[in-house]
Amino acid sequence: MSSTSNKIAFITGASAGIGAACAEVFAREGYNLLLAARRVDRIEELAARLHAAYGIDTHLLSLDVRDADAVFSSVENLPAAWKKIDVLVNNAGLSQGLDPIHEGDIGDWDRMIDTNIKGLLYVTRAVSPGMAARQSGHIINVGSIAGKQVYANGGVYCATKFAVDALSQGMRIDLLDKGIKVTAIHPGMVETEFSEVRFKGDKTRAKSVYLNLEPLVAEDIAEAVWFTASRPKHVNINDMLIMPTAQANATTVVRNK
Ligand code: NDP
Ligand code: 8X3
Repeated sequence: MSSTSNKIAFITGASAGIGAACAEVFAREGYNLLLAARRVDRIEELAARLHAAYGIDTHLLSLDVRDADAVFSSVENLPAAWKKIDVLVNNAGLSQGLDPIHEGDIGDWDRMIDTNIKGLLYVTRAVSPGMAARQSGHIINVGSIAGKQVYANGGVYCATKFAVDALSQGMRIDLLDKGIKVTAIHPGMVETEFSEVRFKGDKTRAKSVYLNLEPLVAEDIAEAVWFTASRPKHVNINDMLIMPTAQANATTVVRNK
């Protein structure tokens, strides 16, 4: 490996938005990167750019986090040099639809629950035993303001992010004597592909979410993730809620006229 730090960060959902921005920041800080996503062409492009810019090494995983077998075999079959994962950023996630509960699409519910809850659990279950054996590691889960407050028509997405909050608290207890830090990062509105994915490619509707206000950008969250990852050994940031200045809570924003 060419990086000087020899530390490894495993970032899920690295092909876009917050995950890609985290990859950039960890690369800047000299980490070698395990990058996972379904869109491999995107992580290939990112890996080449980060190698050229920062001289770090990458190992790419074409991975759907909903596929438990694929998650476990990908981690089990990592080359020896990539097995010692220092930081896991459980970022892969999505929202699908914005519908009242009596009209919700069951396929949407399954995709959100399978990705945001079960996928995060599979990756954590695959990676955490190695960290526990080494008595060292940091798991950073990307939750949401939607994991703190429920909003209309978003009940199922919010439930998945409440689950991320609960799982983060549970992991922190279970992994306390294993030398593993657990952090939950809860962003408010971040302009990424998130809303386009939620509205299934409807770019106009996605854009309207951020109309006349200044949302966060993915880099804002990546810098916060890095802040938590770079604290001294005796310091753990349990929980961080980060909003655009124009957003007070899940449902209250101020827009310029
Ligand atoms: P993007 O849509 O820009 O990125 C989502 C990432 O997740 C992509 O890299 C995508 O990769 C990956 N992903 C989705 N489903 C899967 C899957 N089944 N297997 C593997 N990877 C998957 O959105 P964001 O960057 O905004 O979202 C990142 C995280 O931040 C999510 O957990 C989201 O819930 C959370 N969040 C986002 C907020 C926002 O306002 N944007 C606010 C609060 C939280 P690919 O499609 O290539 O597999
Ligand atoms: C994404 C932010 O407010 O759309 O988690 O749920 S929100």
